[in-house]
Order: sequence, then structure tokens, then C-alpha cells
Amino acid sequence: MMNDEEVILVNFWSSPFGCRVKIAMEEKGIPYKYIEEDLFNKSSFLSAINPVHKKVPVLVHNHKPICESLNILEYVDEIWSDRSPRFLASDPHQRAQARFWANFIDRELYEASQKIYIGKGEEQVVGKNEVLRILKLVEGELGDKPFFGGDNLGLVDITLVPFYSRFYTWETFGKFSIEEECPGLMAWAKRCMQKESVAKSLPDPLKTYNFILELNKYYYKK
Ligand SMILES: N[C@@H](CCC(=O)N[C@@H](CS)C(=O)NCC(=O)O)C(=O)O
Repeated sequence: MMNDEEVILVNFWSSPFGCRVKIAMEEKGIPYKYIEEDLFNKSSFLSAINPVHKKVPVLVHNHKPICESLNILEYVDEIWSDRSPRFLASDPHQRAQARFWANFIDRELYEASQKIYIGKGEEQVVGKNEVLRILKLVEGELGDKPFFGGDNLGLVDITLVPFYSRFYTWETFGKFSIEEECPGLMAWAKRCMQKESVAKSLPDPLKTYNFILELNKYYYKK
């Protein structure tokens, strides 16, 4: 990495999407400047670097913004391809499979989980069942491997593991145990937490829970 490179991550502390980028940067050992965005009073900088969605995370590399967390993960892997680990395998079929599962998690899990803590009654139960269906499918894909990426964290691991810090929130609101339902996936999550890159990037589960409680009171108007 050249010394004059400028790498900035614009994020909000509780974002599971931004957490993916933090893990990726830590895994590859890329220094970067962190800017915390106030999502309740968005900056003009955010509008300038992500004019379409005005969402975090955004990675700004040498003044050029890259939006959408999965897109950022692939960019980081490509630009710093000389740094291990590689998040995507060299085999095209393995790469396609990893993209499939990363997209599946990305499209389905966050939305289903929101029903658990924003929804009430029947909707909450639907959310819990959807989350468990998704987690069980993903657990099946993991199989006996230590990580989705094999011996190292790959695209799917980095896409999924930030949600581990939300498990406590989902379980508390939904009154269920992910450990009981998906023991293999829980063992995987704990294995991921042994990695410094993950442990130092994930937000505290209790802080996240309290934040979501506050959002429910004042923002989602529950
Ligand atoms: N698909 C996007 C999702 C990003 C996203 O939803 N970010 C949230 C924070 S967790 C955000 O910026 N929300 C602000 C808003 O919705 O206005 C990604 O993967 O980067």
C-alpha cells in the first residue's frame, strides 16, 4: 500500500453493514480514517458521497466513494489483492456460490429481523420464523467447515458475522434461543469472535439492544 493513499470509512457505530467493512480492513491490515456519521442529522458529505441512498457505509478511497457494503468488500479484495486473506476464492464456481449466499443473507436477514423488534404479535412471530429459516439454511451451507471461506474468513463470513451482535436483541424481543436452534452456526460465530478483526469490529450486543429499545420508543414510535 502506498503511503500517500487516503482511505476513509464513513459509518454509524451500530451498522452491521459498516461492520463488514471494518472487519475487511482489519483482516487485510489496511489503515484508514474513520468518520462517524450522524444518521439522525445527515451531513452534506454523506449526500455528496452517496447521493442515491444517503446511507452508510461508504468507503472513500483516494477521493473516490464506493457505496454498498458487499460492493465495498469486493472492491477491497480487488484493490488490495496482494494482501491476504482473499475474501473470494480463485475458482469461479466457489466465487459464484459465495456471492449467492452473501446476497441471500444481505437481502433477507436484516429485513426479517426487523420484524422481530419493530413488529408486534403475529408479525413478530413471522419475523422470528423467517430469521430461523434463513439461519438454518445458512448453517446447512456452512456444513463442517470452520468458516464459509474454508480456513479463513471469506465474503460470506464477513457478510454474516456482524449480525452476531444483534442475536441478543433478536432473542430478547422474540423470546427464542439461536444457540438451541442453530448450534453449528453459534459455534461458527464464536470461532469468528476468536479473530481480533471480528472481536474489535463488532458493536457491544447490550449497547445495540439499548439503542434499538430507544429507537422503538422515539423513532419507530412503538
Ligand atoms: N445495502 C446497504 C444498506 C446500508 C444501510 O441500510 N445503512 C443504514 C445504517 S444500518 C443507513 O445508513 N440508514 C440510513 C437511512 O436509512 O436513512 C449496504 O449494504 O451498505
